[in-house]
Amino acid sequence: MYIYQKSASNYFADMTNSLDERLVTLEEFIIQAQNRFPGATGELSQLLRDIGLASKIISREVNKAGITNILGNDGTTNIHGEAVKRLDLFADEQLISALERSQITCMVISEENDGIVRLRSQGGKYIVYLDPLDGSSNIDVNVSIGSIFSIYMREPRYEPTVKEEDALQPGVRQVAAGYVLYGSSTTLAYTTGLGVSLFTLDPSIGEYILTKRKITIPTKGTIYSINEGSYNSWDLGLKKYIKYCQEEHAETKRPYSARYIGSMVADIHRTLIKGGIFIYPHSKRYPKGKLRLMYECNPLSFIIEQAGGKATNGERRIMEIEPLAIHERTPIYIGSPENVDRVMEFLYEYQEQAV
Ligand code: P6P
Repeated sequence: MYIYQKSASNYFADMTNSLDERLVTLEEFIIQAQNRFPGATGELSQLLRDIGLASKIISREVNKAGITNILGNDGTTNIHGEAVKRLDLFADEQLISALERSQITCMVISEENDGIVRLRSQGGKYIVYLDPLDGSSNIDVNVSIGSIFSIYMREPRYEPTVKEEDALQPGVRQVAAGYVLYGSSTTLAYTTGLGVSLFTLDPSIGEYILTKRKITIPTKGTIYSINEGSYNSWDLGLKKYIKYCQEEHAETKRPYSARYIGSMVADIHRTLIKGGIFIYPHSKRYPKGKLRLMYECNPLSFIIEQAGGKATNGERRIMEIEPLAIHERTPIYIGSPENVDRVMEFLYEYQEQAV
């Protein structure tokens, strides 16, 4: 990563300047990025293309789900006791089979599988975490849902069989991460640690087209995003912060706006574009928070940090948390740097025993 970082500035400046204004597809963009690193093997590029392909297939099914009767529960529950929707399983299968084909991934950890999924390519050098279809409770009501991915190098590299412990790496060790948002259009955002690029799927040609290079989050926003139904179980500092958001602010002469979609990918994408803050705190129901560290919070924190934002669990940077379990949960405060700093000030000022 150091080599990448050392050349990050001229690499991105070079790319930004050299790409002409014709349509740039995801495949072209990935190859052009890879070609700037003579040492690159092309494997990470292939992995990103695999995920892009699988997401196109998922997008097609999501966009016609009501017609093909793929909606509704399949009668099982995932490790968290949540009802699994058939589209979840379809997305999980598509992503895992795409990763199997390229044989550079040795293991997948997914929200839809209780344990690790060892792939046939045990020599593969990447480990991939997936939330195949985040926000699935919104599938039946036509609200945006998303896929989230987080990519690590396997450590140790040369053991014959990969183990669950090999996947317990802090978010700062991600080599790439991103999401696909199945909304009014299908949008893919990813980072390899050199900024965030945004692509929109053109279904008429089946290609993701580059729509934003090196996207940056507003340093401060006027939107706060939290499920206020759990207000009574919040820490005092969080209650005071939300009341602060609801006051008239000097710079805008009005309170902040509340927006909460209930699909983390959609709420984070809006935060990336418009600024503000998304919060899922710990509570009586979720003493460690509801959202999963490894396949929701770490990848989305990587994206937001690469765009200039911040992400914390209320005490420390999300991406510095040393994971103890592949499905562990964490509270998360994520978004524009000034908004995250401000909520931390309230939490610190009114800190009390955890709920
Ligand atoms: P709540 C969706 O089920 C999810 O995992 C995230 O996408 C979303 O941000 C959160 O849970 C919503 O949880 O408790 O507000 O319904």
